[in-house]
Amino acid sequence: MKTQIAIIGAGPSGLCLALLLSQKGIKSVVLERQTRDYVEARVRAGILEQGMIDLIRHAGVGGRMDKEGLLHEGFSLVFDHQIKRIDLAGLSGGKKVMVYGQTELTKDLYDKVLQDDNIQVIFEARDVLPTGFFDNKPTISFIANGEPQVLHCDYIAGCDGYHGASRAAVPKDRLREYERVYPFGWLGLLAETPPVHEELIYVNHPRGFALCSMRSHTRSRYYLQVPLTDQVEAWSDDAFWHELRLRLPEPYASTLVTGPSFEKSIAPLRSFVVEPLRFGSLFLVGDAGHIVPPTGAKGLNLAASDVHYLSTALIAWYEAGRQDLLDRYSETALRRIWAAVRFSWWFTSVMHKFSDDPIEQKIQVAELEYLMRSQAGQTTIAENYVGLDFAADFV
Ligand code: RFL
Ligand code: PHB
Repeated sequence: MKTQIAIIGAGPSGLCLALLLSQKGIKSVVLERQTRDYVEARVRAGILEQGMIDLIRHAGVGGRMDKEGLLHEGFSLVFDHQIKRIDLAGLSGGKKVMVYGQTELTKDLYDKVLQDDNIQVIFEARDVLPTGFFDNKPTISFIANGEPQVLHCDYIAGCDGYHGASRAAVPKDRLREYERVYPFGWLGLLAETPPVHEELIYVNHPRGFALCSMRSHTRSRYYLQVPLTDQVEAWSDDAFWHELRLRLPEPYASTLVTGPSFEKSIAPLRSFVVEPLRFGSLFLVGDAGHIVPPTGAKGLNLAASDVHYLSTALIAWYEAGRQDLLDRYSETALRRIWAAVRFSWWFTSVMHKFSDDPIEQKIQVAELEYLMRSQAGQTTIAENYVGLDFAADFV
């Protein structure tokens, strides 16, 4: 088999990249370990920044998102019995974020990708192994339908998430990994209940962090900070709602509408970056190259900037024979990644309970109070939350 771009992983990064390349007639084969149903069912991100929204529209899949997505102009921070609103739009020159679930976005992407003649998706591809990328002979071996296969290509895009085969194929002495693992997780619950508030609420509480989010006007998504040792099976719906109420301030604690959950899971939190993001003809994109704790809602949105840079660079190569953007991909993408890693780490640090030492919460509250008294402090939060601009000189 032969193609121009071999893409490993059919999550949002891989699917978006394939569509943007196809618009310029560039062909790709996408190798996905799971089935379509499995990928679509994973409940993950909920917040899209403007850069991601633009990319989705540009890829030709923005129709349903523009109809059903909810634009948010602010969110609330709760600490020490105070409720403070961050006016995202007012503080960032009119920028907003959109609530549109990653599950819905992934469905929209599949509907388009599977109709596209320039893109072939191979589901349930096993034992995917990229080789030859340092020798200008990029090749991927894998097993499909029980048969060993070999795919030759010009470039490989590793869009296969944190546990994927792409980064694992790079010798350890050719890369550097930076990692911080947090000593707690997020227990998430999805329920067919109206959200407790029309905007998101991030809560710093002596019992631990909580987040009130949503997927629509009738579907809520809530999170609780829990110890990593907790098992999701040990959390009944009643126990979840009870704990959430304890962490919410009034009027939300008494107006919270509860109901049966239809998804519950615990996600660990980590900050992780690999440098560089390019190894010869292999490029790492999205979660394959970096992970952030979900507090800043940045993971999917960082995948968007990677996809923007890599698609721009590959198109410049095929259309004009330009190497320079491919050469600058790693450095340019990493600059925005580190900025988001910093913000996600900071927001996590100031909102979560790390220890039983009471001085910790006092210092967090003092920092949050200081920032909320200061226009500059609020602006810093707003600018980072709505997402930093993509590099203007990457053209
Ligand atoms: P994905 O989505 O992990 O997709 C990778 C794909 O690669 C496949 N794969 C392989 N295929 C072939 N061979 C192999 N060896 C393979 N190994 C893996 C996988 O099956 C999968 O289909 O990575 P991608 O595309 O880079 O997308 C990244 C996003 O999914 C991720 O950053 C976000 O979900 C993170 N995230 C959030 N991001 C936001 O921007 N806003 C949010 O509000 C937000 N909330 C969240 C989140 C992530 C969460 N969890 C569960 C980690 C909330 C949570 C709870
Ligand atoms: C979500 O709705 O899943 C969500 C929202 C905001 C975050 C993280 C997750 O910071």
